[in-house]
Amino acid sequence: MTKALLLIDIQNGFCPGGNLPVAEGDAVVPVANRLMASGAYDLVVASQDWHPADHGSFASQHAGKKPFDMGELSGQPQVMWPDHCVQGTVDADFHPDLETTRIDFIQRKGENPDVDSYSAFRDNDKAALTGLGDWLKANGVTELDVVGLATDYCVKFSALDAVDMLPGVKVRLIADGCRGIDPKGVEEALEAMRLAGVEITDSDRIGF
Ligand code: VGL
Ligand code: ZN
Repeated sequence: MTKALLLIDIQNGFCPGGNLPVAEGDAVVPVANRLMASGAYDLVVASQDWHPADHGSFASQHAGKKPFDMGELSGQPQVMWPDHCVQGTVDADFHPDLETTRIDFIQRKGENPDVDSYSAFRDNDKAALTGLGDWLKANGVTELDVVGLATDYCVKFSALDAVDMLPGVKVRLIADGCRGIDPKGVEEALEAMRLAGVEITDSDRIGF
């Protein structure tokens, strides 16, 4: 049995004061730190949304579009986001209180300007893999707990891909270690994950 903790996009950009802030996004930091310090995990992996300045998911790249409008990217429907998590900027850094010294592997994503990558495992069109799945397989991971931002986007698609791409791995979402963008989207995301076989739990229920 090899247990891994996956921290999704716990970056300044998704916390209050960031460019795409999630309400109470910073509240996931103490939960993530407590889980990492618990000794329950053999491995800790973290994803980082890591966009070029001209990423096609940014409203700024589309004439007449405002943030949160719907648009298109490479012929697919795409939410137009505010510019966020641009490579090398403070917005893309991990939250300063996250205990990053405990992270064994960092997976960056969203570098291709022509496709978005909500999942830490592969682009939204499912064409290019990031390498995280292979890393977890190579390390013999059998149980994966997921926390981070945002529940209704990157957390959801990462957890669904974990179930899909890591057959036999038990995937759990620790809900109090996650925050989302849209409350309705969060409810739908939790239901979609549950239906796919992700166990939805809380840190206190599992003893942390
Ligand atoms: C995310 C929207 C755009 C996320 C990333 O981390 O959930 N959401 N890029
Ligand atoms: Zn992004």
